[in-house]
Amino acid sequence: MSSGETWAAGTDTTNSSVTQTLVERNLVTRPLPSVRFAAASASVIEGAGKATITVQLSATSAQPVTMQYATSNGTAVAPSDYAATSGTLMIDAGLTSKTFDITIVNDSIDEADEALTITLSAPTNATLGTPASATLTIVDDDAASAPSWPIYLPLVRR
Ligand SMILES: [Ca+2]
Ligand SMILES: [Ca+2]
Repeated sequence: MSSGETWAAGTDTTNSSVTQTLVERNLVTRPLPSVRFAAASASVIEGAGKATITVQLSATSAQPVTMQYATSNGTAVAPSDYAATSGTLMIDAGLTSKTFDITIVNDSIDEADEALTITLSAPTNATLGTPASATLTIVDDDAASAPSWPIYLPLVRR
């Protein structure tokens, strides 16, 4: 007894109609997948050039899924810390994730780590999942220009 014969018993007797039945069941019973960020928070080194953000779909869809994405200022401010980014993202039918990039601005100023918010909205062929917004922290990579501990700095840097 194969597994295929087991579940098909009493419904269909040929492979083609079994396949058709599966497709029909999926269209009728499967709820819309939801879109969300892979993580509610992420970080990127200031000198990395860009941050790659991953959007996930909770399940594959038979139709392409689209959504809007946009950045907004937090303690990190565009355009001095990052490039304001927005647009439409499409996840092709059958796939469950897609990425987009946010350009990060490098400088040589020693400063605190700064964060911005990324938001998903207006999905089509999907619902909005959680998290629909995420925090991206830009981690400063510059040393203090006038260290108050000149003797120990070389040790710290090693
Ligand atoms: Ca830097
Ligand atoms: Ca910096």
